[in-house]
Amino acid sequence: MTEPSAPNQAGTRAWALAGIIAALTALAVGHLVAALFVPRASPLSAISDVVIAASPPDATEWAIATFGTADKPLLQAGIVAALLAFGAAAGLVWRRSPWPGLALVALLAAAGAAAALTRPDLGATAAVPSLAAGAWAAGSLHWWATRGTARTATDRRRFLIVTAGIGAAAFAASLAARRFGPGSAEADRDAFTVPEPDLPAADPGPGAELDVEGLGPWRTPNADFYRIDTAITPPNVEVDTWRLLVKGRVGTERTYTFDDLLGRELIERDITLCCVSNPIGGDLVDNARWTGVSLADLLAEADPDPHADQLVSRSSDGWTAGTPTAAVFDGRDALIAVGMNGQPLPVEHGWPARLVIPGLYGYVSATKWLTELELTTFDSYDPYWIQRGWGLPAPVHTASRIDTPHSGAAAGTVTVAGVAWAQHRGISAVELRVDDGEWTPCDLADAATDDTWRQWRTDVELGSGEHDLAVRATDGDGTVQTEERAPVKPSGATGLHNVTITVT
Ligand SMILES: Nc1nc2c(c(=O)[nH]1)N[C@H]1C(S)=C(S)[C@@H](COP(=O)(O)O)O[C@H]1N2
Ligand SMILES: [Mo]
Repeated sequence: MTEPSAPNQAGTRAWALAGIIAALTALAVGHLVAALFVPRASPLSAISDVVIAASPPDATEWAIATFGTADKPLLQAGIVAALLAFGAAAGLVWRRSPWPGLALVALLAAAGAAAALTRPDLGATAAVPSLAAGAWAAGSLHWWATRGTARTATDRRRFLIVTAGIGAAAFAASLAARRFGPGSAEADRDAFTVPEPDLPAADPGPGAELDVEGLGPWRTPNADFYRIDTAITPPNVEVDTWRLLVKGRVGTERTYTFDDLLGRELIERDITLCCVSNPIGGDLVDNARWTGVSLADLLAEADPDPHADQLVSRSSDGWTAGTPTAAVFDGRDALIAVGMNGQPLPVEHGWPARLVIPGLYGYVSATKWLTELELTTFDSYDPYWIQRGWGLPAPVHTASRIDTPHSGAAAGTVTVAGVAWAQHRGISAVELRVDDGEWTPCDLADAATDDTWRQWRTDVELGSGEHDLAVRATDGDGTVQTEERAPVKPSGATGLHNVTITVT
């Protein structure tokens, strides 16, 4: 007896593969549709955003602590793997009977659409990419069921190759659309040149950077600058329609366009930024030259209520930070930045505008894709990370790090070097301890302000064998970095950076 309906002629392996390929191409199609209309609504971005938003804080912290900035790619890889598994399941279900298979695909598409609809700033069109992806997956499995499986193995192979090829093309097109398409933040950014500042940064001169192998540059290139945020796909902010609203406890609400910002006095400053999640010895800290306008001057135009002790800043994707108003108005160089190291602010670092406030961890001060500044009180509102149990206020702890040498250094005179930071208090001394020896002073590179990290170095005599190196800094107020160990949560890690190296 021959099987009357075609579907079961292909084996389970082929059906699972067809399901996986349908899911993969559907993701690419969703990515393309999103790139053309609403980038952050691609099924993968939307689902990732929801997973991040719904993750228990402990899980997020564990992920950042374990994977650092690789946490996002790993999360996305996990979600892709899960979606492909669903795809395989849809294929296997469809093999037995199309309707339940179709229902499974529809359920997945609906989940993606629902995820995108929960994003604060996307609107109803956010559902479209996931629905398009679902339609594609259903269509391709239907094609496979009715045509692909009915013929020879060669036909089946051709089906798989053609579908996978379409998926790859859609993915490539989506990348191109994001980069060059209408309303692309990258295209806006390319068209912008950071104007010459009215108030250039005080240049610390060549003495700011020590020439030691293994020590990074004093000013971090944009491409190497650490990135931490909750956005899987950076918000695509159109500069022409971008507005910055100042509201809350103010005499007059105010709105600024990007051109309004550029028409103000432009200030350039070297400021080191760091993340509260940076473990001792970690690299979630970098230094850049920012160009922007004075946050305090801009806020003053709205006539803020002196009792508003918290400045809540909001980004286009709904993330919030709360900064002590006192810090904004105490004379420090708090900036609304549009330029980073002479380049337009990179999209991942907040294009078209972000906050940079020296001396505070990023989660209370460094809002990227800035759209709103609200004068309020600490009593009346808890921003994003405060809702998740992190501390306030958040001045950066004095910290120091050993960057070189590593194990394998040759015995004899060995150069030990690294960086130290205590933004807005400055660094006045760095000391090194070798094994059980005394703390001995290191040479400090030049600094023009207290808002940047300082490189340090010293030469020590090391015989072959294992050695323990420890570093500690003293801030500009004369306070020595504490040896007491604290975890990153809730207010930033403390303790000394120790390394054990083997000298040969
Ligand atoms: N919109 C937005 N801004 C944000 C964040 C975020 O998640 N969303 N993260 C903050 C945190 S925790 C840090 S440490 C800094 C990091 O800035 P960078 O990515 O430019 O290094 O951005 C801050 N600004
Ligand atoms: Mo952070």
